[in-house]
Formats: sequence, structure tokens, C-alpha cells
Amino acid sequence: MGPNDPDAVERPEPGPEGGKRFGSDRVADTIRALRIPYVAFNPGASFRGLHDSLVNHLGNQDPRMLLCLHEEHAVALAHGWAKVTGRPMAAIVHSNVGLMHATMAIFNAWCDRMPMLVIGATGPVDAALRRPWIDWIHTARDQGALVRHYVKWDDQPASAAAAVEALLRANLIATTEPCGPTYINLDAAMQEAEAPPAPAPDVARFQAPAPPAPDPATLQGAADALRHARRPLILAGRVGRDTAGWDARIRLAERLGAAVLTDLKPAAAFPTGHKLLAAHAAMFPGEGAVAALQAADVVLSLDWIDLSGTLTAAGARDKIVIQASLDQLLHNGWSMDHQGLPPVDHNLLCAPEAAVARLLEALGEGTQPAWLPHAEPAPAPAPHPAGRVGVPGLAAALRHAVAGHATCLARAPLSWTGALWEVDHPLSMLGYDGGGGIGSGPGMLVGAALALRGSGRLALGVLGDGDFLMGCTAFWTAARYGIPLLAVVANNRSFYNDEVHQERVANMRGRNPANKWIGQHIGGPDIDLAAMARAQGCVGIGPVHDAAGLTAALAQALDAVLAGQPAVVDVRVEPGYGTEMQAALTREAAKDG
Ligand SMILES: Cc1ncc(C[n+]2csc(CCOP(=O)(O)OP(=O)(O)O)c2C)c(N)n1
Ligand SMILES: [Mg+2]
Repeated sequence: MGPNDPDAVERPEPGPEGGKRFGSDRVADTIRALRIPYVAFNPGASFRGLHDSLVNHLGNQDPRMLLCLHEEHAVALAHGWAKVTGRPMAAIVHSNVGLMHATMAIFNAWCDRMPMLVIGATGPVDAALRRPWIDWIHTARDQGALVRHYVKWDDQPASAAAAVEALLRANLIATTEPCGPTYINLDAAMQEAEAPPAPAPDVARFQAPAPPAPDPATLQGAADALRHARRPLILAGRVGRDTAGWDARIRLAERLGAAVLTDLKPAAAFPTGHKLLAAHAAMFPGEGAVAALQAADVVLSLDWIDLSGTLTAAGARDKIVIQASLDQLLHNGWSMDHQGLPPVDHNLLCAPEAAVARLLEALGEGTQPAWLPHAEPAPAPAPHPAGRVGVPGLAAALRHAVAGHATCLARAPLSWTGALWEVDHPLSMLGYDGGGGIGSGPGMLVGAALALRGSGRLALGVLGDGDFLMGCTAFWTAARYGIPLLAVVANNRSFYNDEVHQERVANMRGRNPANKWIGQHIGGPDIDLAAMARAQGCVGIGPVHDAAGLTAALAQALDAVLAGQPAVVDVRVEPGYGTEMQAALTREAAKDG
């Protein structure tokens, strides 16, 4: 089986020229004007007007349609795409039921602060135009209410002209930092009503403004605090993908001799090989990170996701804290994704890149020696005595298999730690899903791989088996449109995260922890994950049970990926989590602070 040629699939036949124009044609023209390259979707009659406009009015070109088997995947594709490009893609979902399927993925993108346009539709708002039964169950008085708490803005325009303006505003708001999804609900009757042709809007006049610069006096205070710091520490959190920002962060750390910590939740922020990195990245701060925070005197947060929780966990709330983040502009009262309220002495209210650039200017040339010794990389994992593979062994085998290629680890599972992967570029690693919604891994990997297609950087993902099984029909979209990627399933045949929780509860209650696997184990019948990949037109390899088999399987999979195909390798791994994750899952809520 060869890969599908993305330009050859789904080419519409030419139709008659001229003819009437409809509201949905104006919508499609605006999506094109906004240079949205792809719309991922699952079909539905509520947007049959827009679907026709994309196919027969625009010829399925700029944007291209990407059929997904589930709305959650459509949104996850847009999410993965945004994580690589920083730009929005569109996802179209059917009236209310499609949006209901999409909700978790929208929440993930919201928590991850990723831009995207979610376009929905509703049965005719005018009740006189509704077909019996189906149009009634698929019309809600306020459909946007389903997602309003975790999108930046939503609208239900009542005319073609209003729809054009709504799309421009949705794009403007989604791409203004802090970024996030926006939702436009298109009335079916509006889409299908005739609308005279109109010139496409001049989108250049509706672009997101440059992010704000920090207040000069506050910046001066922050620069002074850093200049006088003896043990400065940088928390490199949610930062952008550009290499200029990457280089500037390194320059600032070297200028200060600062210890640097990174996080596994957002994407790569600092090279693992740099001597100023104080500890490897983790989902929760581990021992090395805590020790560095305790020793530090001034902490600079570059939009660190849970600054308050991190300071509390380390007993470090008394440090001088500088915060470079716009995130508070997004916080609302519904979702607690804003985390705890951090104590901040110099609140720069700007994007991390703006803060780093201005701090470099204020501090001037020079370098300071490191105050903290470099965290030595973890030794290569020893092979399991019986040849069985653990997650560290899987990571080592994957690193070996792709050595010499530029790669992007678009997803790593909960059992991962930062010690397992080398990071030397903003696209080396994309972090996690934002909202902790399992099932997003496959779709986000496909979206990231789409963005990376043709870039020379291989899209890789290591997925939990639970994550794979909830979302694996997203891989069909990769096969359909010829999107190469390598997915390796760290298959412990369990929703293992929750085994750790059940063990904890049993221990707390003096009951038998040996029963932790009941209601968690995914076996008997055992699921053939590779067959699920093959059934969808992907290359599927496995199950692989030992280290020797893994090396051969990864080599075979890599050949397929280099030939343009999506490949899935099912690796049966020994259960187990990294020490930080294990400790965090069994820790009680912090009581200090
Ligand atoms: C949608 C959703 N359902 C349930 C959970 C609870 N949950 C958190 S981790 C996890 C297990 C994930 O299993 P897997 O991907 O195999 O990773 P493992 O823990 O086995 O490494 C579950 C069910 C969740 N976070 N999201
Ligand atoms: Mg699992």
C-alpha cells in the first residue's frame, strides 16, 4: 500500500460557471481570505450549505477539507496544528450533537491556550423553516452556551454580512495573546439563503495586534531584582515556537547565570544539553526542581503554568517573584485552569518573549557564572533482565531509531519524564494536551504531523494505550490524506494512572492494594492495537514484547514513515511511572502557603 497523494484525493469535478451565490459562499470566501489552510470536520446537514460552498464554490482548495471520524478528532487536529505553527486551523462540527462530541477537545485547546476557529451550525433559527423532528432536536436556543466557558468568544450571526464580520472577529480574538479557541455558530437558513457576491474582506485590517510591552517602571524593578539576585532561577513555561525567542531565553539565562527549569506540559522551552538546566522537565516538580527553587532568591516565571502550586510544593513562596504572563486576561470563574493565585512582586503583564527581550536590553551585555551545578543526564536505562521493555527502554530505543533525523515528539504519555528525550529546538517536543482530557493524543499527533509534513522534521508520538484506544480512529485521517507520522503505543494494557490512585486509596484505608488492577486492566480480551491501525490503512506493527523486537519494529516503522505513511507500533511495556509523577499522584494536597 502506498501513501495517498494528498493533492489527488477529493478533487471535485468542475461544475457550471456563474449561477447564484449563497450565504455560505460568503463564509467560505472569508475562511479563504483568512488563509486558513485546512478545515477538519465531521459532516452534518446543519452545515450542508457551507460544505457545498467549500467543495463546489471553492473547489476544495484553500482551504482543504479533512474528513475526521469524530468531532473530537477534528478539534484535536486543529490543536496539534496550532501547537506547531502557532496559527489557527478551522474545525467544523454539526449542530449541537457534533459540538457535544467536540467539547473535551475544545477544553483541551482552551487550557493549552491554542488558537483555533471552531465553526458550528444550528437547525434553522426561524422555527417556520425547520423540517419536522430532526431540525427541532438539532436546534438549541443558545448552542454557544455548551462551550462559552472555555472559548474566548462566540457568536451566532443572523446574516451573511454578520457572519463575515463574526469570522474576522473570531480570528482576531483567537490569535490575540493569550490565544484560545473561538466559536461561530452558523444558522442553516442563513447559509442556504441567497446572498449577493461581495468582495472578500481586507483581512490585513483585522489582524491581532502585537502583544503588549511590559510597563517600563515594572520592567526596571524586575531588572534590578535580577541584577542583584545571587541565585536567580527561570521557570521557562508556556513560550512560543520561534527560534529567535529560544535563543533570547538562552542569552538571558547566560547573562544571569540563572538556573532554568522546564515543564512537560507546555512545549520545549530550553535545551536539555545546556549547563544551566537545573533539573529535567516533569509534569510536577521533582526533587531536583524543588531543591533549585528552595535555593533560589529571585524567580522569573515565563508564563509558568502553575506558578502558585509550584512555589507552594517547593516551600518557596517567600522568594522575590517576577511574572511574565498575559494569562490573567483569560481567566473566568467557571474553569479553575487559572490555577492558584501566585504571589508576584513584579507583574510584567506581557508575553514571555517581550519580557525576555526587554530584560536583556535593561541588563546589558555580559555573562554570569552558574550558581547551581548542571543536572547530569540520567544514565541510559539498563535492559530489563528478561528483555522486557519499560517506558525508559522504549524511549531509548526510539531515540536510537531516529538518530540523525530532526524530530518532533508531538506527544509523550503520562509515564514519561524529561530525562528520556533530548530537546535542542523549539519543535523538539510539543508537551501535553492542555486540559488532561485522555483520547486527544492520536488527533493532536495527526494535526502536528500535518503541520510538519514536508518540513524534514519527523512527527513522533508516544501514546498511552488508554489514550490510543479512546482516539485511534483519528489515524484514519492520516492515512486518508497521506500524513506521515510514527506513533508508538506504550501499552501497559491498563488505565495505569488510576491503578496508582486505587493503590493509594487501598493503602490509606488499610485495604488490599493488590486489587488495584480491577476495573483498570485492558486485557482478556487483549486488544490488537496494530490491527486497529492496519484496519484504517496505516502501517501497524506489533505487539512487540521485548527489546530485540522493538529495535526491528521501529526500524520497519521508520522506513514506512520516511516513505510518507502513518505507522503505529504496539509496544507491550512494563507498567510504571517516573518518580515525579508517582510522587505527585500519591501526594496529599499541599497544605502550606
Ligand atoms: C477523558 C478522560 N477520561 C478519563 C480520565 C482519567 N484518566 C487519567 S489518566 C488515565 C489513564 C490513561 O491511560 P493510558 O493512556 O493507557 O496511560 P497510562 O496511565 O496507562 O500510562 C485516565 C483514565 C481523563 N483524564 N480523561
Ligand atoms: Mg495504559
